[in-house]
Amino acid sequence: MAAKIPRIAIMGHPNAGKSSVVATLTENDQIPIDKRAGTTLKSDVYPVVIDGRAVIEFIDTPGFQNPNAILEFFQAHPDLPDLARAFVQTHRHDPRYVHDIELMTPVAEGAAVILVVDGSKRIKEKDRVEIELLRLTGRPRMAILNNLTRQQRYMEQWRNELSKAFNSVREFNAHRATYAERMRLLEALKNIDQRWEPLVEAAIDAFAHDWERRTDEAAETIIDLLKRALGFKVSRTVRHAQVVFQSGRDRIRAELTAEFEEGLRRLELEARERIRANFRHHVWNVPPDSILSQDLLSEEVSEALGLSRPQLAMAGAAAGAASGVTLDLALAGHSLGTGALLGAAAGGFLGIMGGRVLAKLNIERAPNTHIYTIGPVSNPRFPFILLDRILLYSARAMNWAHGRQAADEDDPERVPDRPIRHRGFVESLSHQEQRDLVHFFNDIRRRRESALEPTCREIVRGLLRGLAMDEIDSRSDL
Ligand SMILES: Nc1nc2c(ncn2[C@@H]2O[C@H](COP(=O)(O)OP(=O)(O)OP(=O)(O)O)[C@@H](O)[C@H]2O)c(=O)[nH]1
Ligand SMILES: [Mg+2]
Repeated sequence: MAAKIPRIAIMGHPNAGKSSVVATLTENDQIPIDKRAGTTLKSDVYPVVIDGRAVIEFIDTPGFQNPNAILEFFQAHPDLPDLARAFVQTHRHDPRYVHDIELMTPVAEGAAVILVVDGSKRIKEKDRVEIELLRLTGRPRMAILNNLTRQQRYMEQWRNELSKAFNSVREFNAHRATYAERMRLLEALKNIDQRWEPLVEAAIDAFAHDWERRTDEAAETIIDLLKRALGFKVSRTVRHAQVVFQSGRDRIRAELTAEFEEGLRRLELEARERIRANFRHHVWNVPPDSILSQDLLSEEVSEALGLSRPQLAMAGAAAGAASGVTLDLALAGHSLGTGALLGAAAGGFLGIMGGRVLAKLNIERAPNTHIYTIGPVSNPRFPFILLDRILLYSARAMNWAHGRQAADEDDPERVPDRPIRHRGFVESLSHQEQRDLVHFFNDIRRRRESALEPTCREIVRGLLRGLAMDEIDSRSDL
């Protein structure tokens, strides 16, 4: 026999957001969710599988249609020890009860219950019937208030009503819940029945362990991205005859520049795909107005993310002094005039970011051929911008609720996110951490193994852990 694991039926009105709750709790964005009531017609089991083993199961059920009939049966048989089971056994073959049997079967088979209510609506008689019949099942039970709109005025009434019949009543928003909130919900679930405690505890441990593993994997992806992007170069060997004239040289430089920039963009995209898969997203997309949708090498991105000039200058100077080398780093307040920038570009530089060139063009001349090389990135701002952007993407991937898939984001009544702050993450690191990163970046650019790689991996891990333990991070909506 398979080991016993917690089974929880998610119940409630049609359209209360039951499937959305299941999707968010199981990180499954393939569960059918729709704004029309009656989307779920069968009770389906959704296990959470970790390391090939189901650790907890949630059952998505159809909404109550006829709760009065169930309650009447329960009230007519007060002496029966297991009302849910008796109801299902009695009416199993009665076509009038097909729907009720479908939704009560998981409870009859012993599942605990999470009742989902839309806390933004007034409490009706039908709600009271559902609350009472679930109380009478005697199953471990919890109620969650899933606020579908901004409306808050009924929440207190709901709390009072629900706490009469449920061992725990919690707010849980299926569209906004982060990992931390999911874990808090599971913690509360643990306490609704003593018999459940060890089972739910084991599931929580498995979740936490898996999340830690995924966070480490994301950190690895990020370090890998930095190494690949900062070591990236493109080269082309051309015959001397092709570059006799300025026009030929310009053409080659333009093609190579495009190839170099494309390569950087592609590396970022590959890292994103790995992070997206790591956090199990299939249908989630970055909105077009997000800073995540802008071109990586654009001025907007460069301005919104990375270190400020003084921070960069300080971190760079300190790193330079410590390693005893003179580095090509931005000086505070230093910026080139437009004329100088154009001159620099014509003189063999390309791409300007934050007042500095992105990478240098090198031309090696042999008797009949020239080798044109662009890269690696020499711009000191770029690595911090790249790091900030992939952290921002990770924040979104980690905190984006899987139940939000079919959401109408333009609905004026939708529960709002917290206000947006236009800042990245690397600015809030300590001076020492920023310095370590500068060292690491310089090592990679010089194609050296970096002794600071483990330190920097820890810095990235720390940032990722912080993101996951926060409320949904407002910066992820940049
Ligand atoms: N704004 C907001 N909308 C939500 C939330 N949860 C669910 N919804 C929306 O409510 C609608 C119904 O969600 P479902 O999860 O399909 O509801 P259900 O209870 O499974 O519905 P049936 O299967 O039809 O009984 C969908 O349009 C969801 O996007 C939430 O937390 N906030
Ligand atoms: Mg449903």
